[in-house]
Amino acid sequence: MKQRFPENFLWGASTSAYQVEGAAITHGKGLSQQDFINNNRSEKFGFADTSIASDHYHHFKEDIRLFKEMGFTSYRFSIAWSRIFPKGDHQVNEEGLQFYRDSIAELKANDIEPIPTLYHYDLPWPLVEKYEGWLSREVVEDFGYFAKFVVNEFKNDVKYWITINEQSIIVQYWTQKCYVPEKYQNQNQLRYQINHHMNLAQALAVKYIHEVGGLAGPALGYAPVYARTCKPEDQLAALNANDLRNFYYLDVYFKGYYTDAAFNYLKQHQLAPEIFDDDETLFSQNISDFLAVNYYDSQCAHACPEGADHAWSGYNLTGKKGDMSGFETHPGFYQMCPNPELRTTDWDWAIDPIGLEIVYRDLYTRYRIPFMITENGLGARDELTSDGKVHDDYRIAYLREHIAATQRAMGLGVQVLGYMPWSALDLLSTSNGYNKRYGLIYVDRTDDDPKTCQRIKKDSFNWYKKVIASNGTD
Ligand code: BGP
Repeated sequence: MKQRFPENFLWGASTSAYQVEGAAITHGKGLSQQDFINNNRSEKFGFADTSIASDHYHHFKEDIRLFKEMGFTSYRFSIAWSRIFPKGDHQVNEEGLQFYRDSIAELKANDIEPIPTLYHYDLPWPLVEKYEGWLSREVVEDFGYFAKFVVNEFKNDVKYWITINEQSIIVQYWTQKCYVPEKYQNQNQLRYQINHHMNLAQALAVKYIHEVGGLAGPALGYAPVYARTCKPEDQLAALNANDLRNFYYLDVYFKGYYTDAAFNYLKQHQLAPEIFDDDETLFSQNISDFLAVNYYDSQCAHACPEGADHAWSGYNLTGKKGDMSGFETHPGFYQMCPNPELRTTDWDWAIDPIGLEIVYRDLYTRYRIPFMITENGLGARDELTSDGKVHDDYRIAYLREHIAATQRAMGLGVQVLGYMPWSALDLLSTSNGYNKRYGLIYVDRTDDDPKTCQRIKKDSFNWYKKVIASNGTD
């Protein structure tokens, strides 16, 4: 029998500012790194215009009404730094600030817990021009100023703060998630240097959140890594991959230091970041309270001989199965590979609800912290059919299985605060524009034509409404 979730369980869904808001350089907002990257993407990345996106900036009241109709008790979104500080300095854009005041007030009026993310890939562009953005340690102080300002502004309305979104994904896909000048693109040590600056920035955010009595958690894109075979060398490769892809980030957030094996491997290969003496003190004094888990899939690895070249995660940008452009390789440590045991989405993302159960169990044992799911979902080419509906039964099946995995883990004592799948409404996919949709609410637009961005409830909207109404038993 299905167990009920606790009465105060946070049911909702997620979005991020640049993927949903639009109004990218209007209403006082400054250009962000994501506006720049997306609007200057090469052919291979396809459409990614942030200027309208899902026009949430103008539809936020309607969107929140629909969230309420689904029964949301929480909503995870991000606050665009460049909407509040268009230049990344201390000059406030009052109109942008007012947008978030209004959004948060609207959520509160509807009894929906606002769960903001302070950084979701969108650094103010002037900071790239000033000192090359995250490549410079100077960014830490600027981010700290922004974080402190926002946390103080909303301290009475926000309990759970998400600090930085998906540092591990930024390391893997650094040119897509972060602006990297061409001259640096083959200097792979800088991936880990950027990440180190983000760790410092995230620790500062935790400090300011704690000062006002809030709870802080980073959002990590977490995919557990399995060994391809039972061979001991493949098991060791999976251990290495988990250390470098997952624990290297988590240990800093929850223990205050870098995972030894992963850090030493990076050092041996001239990839380790430069660290100042007091950096780990800042980490250990500002430990996060919960982990926001972004879970889509699991991964697989096998042993890799010394002598191979380093390689980073590939992309599938076409949505045709098998079109992955490559697999991460760290010689003498591991090489990633597809898992023949699992179904995949059209973009080659493995579908693995049991993997989520493994994540909960593993991480709870290691850190004993509460979790909230802040991303989980299925990217698909949804179609508006002639009956004016979107029949996304594949998404319902995916979400249902992951909710069931959450219930099983909770039954064994794991503490999960909430479930906020990706995404509340259709938004700009980082890899495939509006060809790849995740929403519970359809946004009527195509890559080429923003139309009116009319909102249409998908079948998953009606299904999720019942799940929430029955507190997970339906
Ligand atoms: C996560 C990001 C989100 C979102 C999601 C789906 O890594 O935090 O911003 O984009 O992945 O990715 P995609 O849009 O590439 O399918």
